Amino acid sequence: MKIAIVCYPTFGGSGVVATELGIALANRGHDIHFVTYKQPVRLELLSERIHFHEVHVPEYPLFQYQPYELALSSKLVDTIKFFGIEVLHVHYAIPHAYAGYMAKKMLEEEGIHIPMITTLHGTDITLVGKHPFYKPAVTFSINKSDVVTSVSENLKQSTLNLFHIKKEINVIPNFIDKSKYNVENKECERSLMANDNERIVTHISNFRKVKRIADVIHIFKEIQDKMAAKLIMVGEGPEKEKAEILSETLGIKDKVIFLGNSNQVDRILCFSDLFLLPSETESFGLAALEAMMHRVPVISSNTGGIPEVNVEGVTGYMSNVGNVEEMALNAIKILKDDSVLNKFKDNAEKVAHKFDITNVLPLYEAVYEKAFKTYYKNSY
Ligand code: GMT
Repeated sequence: MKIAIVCYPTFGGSGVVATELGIALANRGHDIHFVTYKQPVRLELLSERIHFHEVHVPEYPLFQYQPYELALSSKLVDTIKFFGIEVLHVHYAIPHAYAGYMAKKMLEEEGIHIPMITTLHGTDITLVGKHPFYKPAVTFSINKSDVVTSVSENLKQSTLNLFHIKKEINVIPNFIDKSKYNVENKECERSLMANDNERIVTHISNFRKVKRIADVIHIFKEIQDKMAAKLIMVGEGPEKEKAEILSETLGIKDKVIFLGNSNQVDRILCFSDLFLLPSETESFGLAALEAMMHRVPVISSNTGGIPEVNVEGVTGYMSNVGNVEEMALNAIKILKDDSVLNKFKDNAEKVAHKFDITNVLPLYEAVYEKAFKTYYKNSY
């Protein structure tokens, strides 16, 4: 099948999911066309079945805001026509579903009917999308999608609670491709980051407010009071500088390593002992799942879709948002004893297996097939 995928090309979870999905679909023989403003960070173009079409937005001084939606919908029209695309899959409702719908309408004028699948990822609903300035357009574009999917049951319920949705929402969880990482028997380079006697605690995110970065630092402060440990902070974002200052104020600056954005997340997780995700909300928590796949237990908050991923007392522990003391106590419980830590590591890997791409990809393929049969009419 010829599939166009629209996503954000950055380090955010939705872009990562869209990219990994496209790569996996190409490996299954589909032709994948990514349409976005920059080459997605996890995309390697070394496949004849993967194509990347860059959306250019010409700057014009009259515009205070350059019209990306307009450029994207025009690019979609051209790409869909030129390559005979059969299914359009947009990740993240804003503004992708809106631009996708406009492209659909323009194509209809030329007798081309293509189904649009919209995947809701989280902040497009729970943070940004529900803002009154966006809500009518988001509601409209979800209702106008031919198929809507959400990455967790919790996000589905939030969408139904926050918007007047007339469409069915199919839950297709996020996934990981275990075959890409040779986790077994892998030499992890612990010595790059810590001494032999130190536990390695990791946090990976876009360092936005919703991630509660200060909680990460406070939890780690308690941990390192009880045992030798290092904290590795991976990512970039508005809260990073405050976190750097906080770690200095708390006197733990030399134990906290800020790595910035990284394409080597698998190498970092390979030598991590614990992952911290104390977010305010999280529709799924892809970073936690990636950690679990690398045998890293998770200490997290219990909000949003996280309980669908992190299993209480099995793959880690969950606490109410902001309950830093409890999170720290649970972290210490896991880290202080090798046998306990190893049990949690085994469990994390086992549960993560449920989300392996081999189980999730067929769900997307089924959605494409159904949408294609129901809505596709071609007049190229
Ligand atoms: O906040 C982020 O982590 C980025 C954001 C995105 O859309 O790129 O992540 C959302 O989508 C991810 C992939 O589906 C989910 O795993 C994250 O939980 C979700 N983030 C939030 O809901 C805050």
